[in-house]
Amino acid sequence: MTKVITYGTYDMLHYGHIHLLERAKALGDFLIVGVTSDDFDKARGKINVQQSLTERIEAVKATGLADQVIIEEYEGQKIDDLKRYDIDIFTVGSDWAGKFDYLREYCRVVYLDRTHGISSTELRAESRKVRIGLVGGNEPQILEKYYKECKFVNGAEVSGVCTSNKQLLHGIFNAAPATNTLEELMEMSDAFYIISHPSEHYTQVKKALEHGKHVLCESPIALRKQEIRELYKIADRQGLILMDAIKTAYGMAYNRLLLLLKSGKIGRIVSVDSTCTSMRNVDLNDPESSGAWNSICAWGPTGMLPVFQLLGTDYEKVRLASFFHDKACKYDLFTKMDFVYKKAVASVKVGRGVKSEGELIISGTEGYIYVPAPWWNTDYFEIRYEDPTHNKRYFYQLDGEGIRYELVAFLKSINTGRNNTYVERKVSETFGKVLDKFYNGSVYSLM
Ligand code: C2G
Repeated sequence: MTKVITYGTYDMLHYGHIHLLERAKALGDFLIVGVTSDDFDKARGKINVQQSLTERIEAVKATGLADQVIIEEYEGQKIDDLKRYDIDIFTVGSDWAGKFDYLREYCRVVYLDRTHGISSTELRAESRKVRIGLVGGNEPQILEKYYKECKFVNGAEVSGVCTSNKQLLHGIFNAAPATNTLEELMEMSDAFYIISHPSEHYTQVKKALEHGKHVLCESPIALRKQEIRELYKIADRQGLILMDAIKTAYGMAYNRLLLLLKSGKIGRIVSVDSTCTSMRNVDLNDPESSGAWNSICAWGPTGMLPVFQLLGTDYEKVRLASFFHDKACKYDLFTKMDFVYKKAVASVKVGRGVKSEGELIISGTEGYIYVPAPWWNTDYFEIRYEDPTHNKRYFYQLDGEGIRYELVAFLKSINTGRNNTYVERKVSETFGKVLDKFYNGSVYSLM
C-alpha cells in the first residue's frame, strides 16, 4: 500500500485545494491530510486565516478525499509524521517547489502544479475592505506602527490620517490622504483607530460612534467611568464595535501566561506586581503643553491589565500615590497604585518621567511567574519554583508587538458583529474607576 501525505491550512476551501487533494490521492492508496493548527499558522506568519481549525478540518473531510486527517502543530513535525505513519510520498503544491527537498531523506517528494487564478488570499480580499481612519495627537510613533501593521492585515485599508502634528503627516503617511479633522475623515472611513490625547478620546469616540463608525481607541477610551459606560451604550445601541486598544492583551506569550495561571500552575495567586515606564517623547520641562500623555493614561491600562484579568475588578481598596510635575497635579511623572483584594494584593507602578525596571511578577503559593522587561512587549516568561530544577521557560512568537493580532480581532469583530476584544468591558470600565479617583484628587502627592 502506498501512503501519501500532504499539508495545508485549507482556509475557505476552494477548487485549487480540491484539485490538489485529488491528485495527491491519485499518487497512492491512502491519503493523510495534515491541517495546520491556528497557533502553527500564527507562528509561520499566517495571521489572516478566517476559519477555525475545526471548520477547516470539516471542509477537508467533506471532500471525501482524505483517508485520515491529522493536525500540524509544530515546526519540524513533518519529519516526525513521515516516520510515524510510514509515508511513501510527501506532496504539496508547486508554490513550495524546492522548500521540502530535505524530506527526500525519508520518502519521495512530489510538487504538484498549483492551480492558477484562485487562492484563499484572493477570496479573503474579495470580502469588502474595512476602511480605517487613523486619528492621532502629538505622539507619532504608535500611529505610525498602526499604519504599518494595517498592511499585514487582510481586509484592512487605511483610508486617511488626521493628526495635530502636521510635520508628521509629510514624513510617514505620504501614501494615505491627510485631513485636518475627524469630520473630514468620517466620509471615507468605516472604522477608526484613535490615539489622540486621552482628554480628547471621549468626544472623538462619541462622535465616531454617533456617525455609525466602529472604534478601536487606545486605552483609556475616556477619563471617567461614567463616560466609558456611556460610550459602550452608544456602541451597543448603534450595533457597533468599540474596543480598547492595548496591544499587550493580544500578545501570545501574555495570553498563554494568563491561561497557565488560571490552570493553577503557581498555586493560589497572592500578589501581582507590574511596572511600566518610559521616557521617550516627554519634554520634562513642559510635559503638559507638549501633548505628552501623563503616566496614568500612558501606562495605567497596560499596568492594570494583568491585575484585573487575574484578580478580577472587585478590589476592596486602591491607594494612589503620584509624583507630579507641578502644583496643578495634572501631569504625574510617576504613579503607584496599590490594590487590596479580599484574598490578594497588587501594585502597579507607571512612569513617564521616572525610570524603573519594567517587569511583571506574579506570586503564588507554589511558585511565581517572572516576565522580564519590557514585560508588555514580551515573547518570553518563566515559571520559577523553590526547587529551580522545576523552573520552566516559555517562548512564543510576537509579530508586530501584538498590534497585528489586535487589528485582526477588530476586523473579525466588525465582520462577524460579535466583539472579539481581549480587554473585557468590565476591565475597561474599571480603568475609568481608577482614573476617577486620580482626577478627583484622591491621590497622595509625593511633591
Ligand atoms: N494549492 C494549490 N493551488 C492553489 C492554492 C493552493 O495547489 N490555487 C495547494 C498548496 O500548494 C498546498 C495546498 O493547496 O499544497 C494547501 O494550501 P494552503 O491552504 O494555502 O496551505 P499552505 O500554506 O500552502 O501549507 O505546512 C503547511 C504546508 O506546507 C502548506
